[in-house]
Amino acid sequence: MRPVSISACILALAAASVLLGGSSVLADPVPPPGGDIPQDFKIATQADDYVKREVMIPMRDGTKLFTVIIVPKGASRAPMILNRTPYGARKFTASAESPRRALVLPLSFGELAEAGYIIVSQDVRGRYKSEGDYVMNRPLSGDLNHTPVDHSTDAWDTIDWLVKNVPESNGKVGTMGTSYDGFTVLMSLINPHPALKAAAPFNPMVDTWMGDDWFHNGALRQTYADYIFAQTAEKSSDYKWIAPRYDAYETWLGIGSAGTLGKLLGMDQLPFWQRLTAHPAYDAYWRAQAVDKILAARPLTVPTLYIHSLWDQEDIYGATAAFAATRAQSGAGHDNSFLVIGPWRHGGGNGDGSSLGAIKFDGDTGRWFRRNVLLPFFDARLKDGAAKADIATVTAFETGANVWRRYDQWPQSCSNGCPFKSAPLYLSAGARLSFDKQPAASPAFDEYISDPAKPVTYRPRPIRPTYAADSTWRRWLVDDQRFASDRTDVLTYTSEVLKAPLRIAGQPVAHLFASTSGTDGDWVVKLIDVYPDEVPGEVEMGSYQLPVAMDILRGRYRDDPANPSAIPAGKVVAYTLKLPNADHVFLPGHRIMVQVQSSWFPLYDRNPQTFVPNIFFAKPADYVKATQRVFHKPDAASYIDLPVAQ
Ligand code: PG9
Repeated sequence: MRPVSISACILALAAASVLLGGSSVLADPVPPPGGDIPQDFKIATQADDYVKREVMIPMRDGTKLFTVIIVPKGASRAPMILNRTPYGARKFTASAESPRRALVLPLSFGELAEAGYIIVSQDVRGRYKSEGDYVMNRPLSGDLNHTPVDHSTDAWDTIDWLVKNVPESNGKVGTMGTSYDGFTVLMSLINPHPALKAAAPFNPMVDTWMGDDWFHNGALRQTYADYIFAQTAEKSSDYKWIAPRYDAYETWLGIGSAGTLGKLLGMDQLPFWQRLTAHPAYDAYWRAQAVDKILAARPLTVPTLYIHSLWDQEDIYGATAAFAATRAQSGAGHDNSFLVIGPWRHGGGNGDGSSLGAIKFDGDTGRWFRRNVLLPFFDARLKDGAAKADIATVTAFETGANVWRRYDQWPQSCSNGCPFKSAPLYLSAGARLSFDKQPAASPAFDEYISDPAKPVTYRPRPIRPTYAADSTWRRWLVDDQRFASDRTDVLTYTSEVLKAPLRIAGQPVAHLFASTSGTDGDWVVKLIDVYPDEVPGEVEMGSYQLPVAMDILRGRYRDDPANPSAIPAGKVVAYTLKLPNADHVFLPGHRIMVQVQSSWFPLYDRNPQTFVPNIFFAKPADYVKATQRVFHKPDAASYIDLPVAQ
């Protein structure tokens, strides 16, 4: 709760001192009835540049959703931006104690409020002060949701109420939000309300099996257990997660499997944890919820600006996948899909985008994007009489060169007539990378032992729990990879020093030819930019190994994500792993590096390396060491396809 403003206090003190004739004696020393805390204290709001309303908005099934509306004082015919969140609408609209609307809201919403927008934030059903049942990523009404309500109907009902009940509005609404709130933005696009005129999903959760949040290509992000606990153990996330050890590496190694965690920490009681662990493969449960597939099945009728972060540590899959799904409808009046690709962490486009960890971008890229793309995009569609916005189909920040570029498509590479083409970069004998396919070499492979008892860390230890107050989780995707490159269970390949810039724009794809002595196994591939040994003006960046694109593939899903199969032990098998999108220049003086390993712990659960029906319930005896071999012989030449400028 915001205290009375200082100027109001000074006035009150002055008045009291006049009444008491300047005496310091209290007028009435007897405690007032009810004590010193009044029944109905009214916060002073005269100085505020906004009016805040808290309302319960009825949905079609009678459930009422708690909604906070921030109206700029004196607004008329103002457009509205709606955010729907499981994280607390009250928190969202009380970011700071201030009379200024720009400050009580998160930065990006504050800027929109400054520009005259009415900002609305709503608790999704069942969370915080909203009525109803909470369901994690509540699926659309249908096979996976036997109620008549979902986020699409709730957005519709909310927008309908807003345009009828907020007299300061012009009847035009945009939806905006990040991550889970980006998922609710996408849901507002399904059978949209006619007043919904624009949408901006930032880093939305789209396909949580393929690459957003819960899994990446079937490997479980087990450290998200604390999030599931916070979201679903209690309506207002008041229960505190039990972190048995300071270092999450030790916690998870001690626990063993996700199934054991369920038992040890009571997660078994949580319906969503039960569903998650019961559906390890990409079965109908996950496929039917994939929002890119849902969007692809109907025309996108609302102009949508998808916002993607190149180093998104949570939802690196969703924005570009959803853009691709709806962009495919372009033509015939369906040019409604726009994409922004920024040099950010998850949600970074909402804030200061000058740097990420050790990496600097020559200016505040977050503010640049909001001023030059986001605001004009919304203004053109939501403000009365606003000019048309000149926004490229794709606005992408090219890291390395640190420049914004306008593209008419994404990815930039394709098989025919594109400005970029696929170029295979081979993992070669002698720990080298080369664009030339190597002749028969000896040895024909490199090998390492993958030991589940000593998994490779995903960042240097100690690793704090993901959402601990002192966690640096948000920047782990730009961690210097030197901590891994010398391990004996990591293969490291490096190119010659580059003499000319090498520009890539699109999705690098790793093609591994590899064998394992086990019957299951994970493959992690990292594409890295190695800085020169000395960097003038930035000594700390000397030889820095900057990840450009990294991901993991669970071997059992190599042929079919829906139907896992054992890996034939000792046989060379082809694996394809699509890495996250990159828009990057490897500069002259830099080197390209690729690292390959078989665990990424404790972020991802360990593969027991023995094929079992459900990895989450693997027994201690299933976890075995395996010998992993990566081949570089002519008929089994491992490589990474890079989308290179022609
Ligand atoms: N990416 C978000 C999330 C984290 C964990 C689980 C589910 C969602 C979010 O920031 O909303």
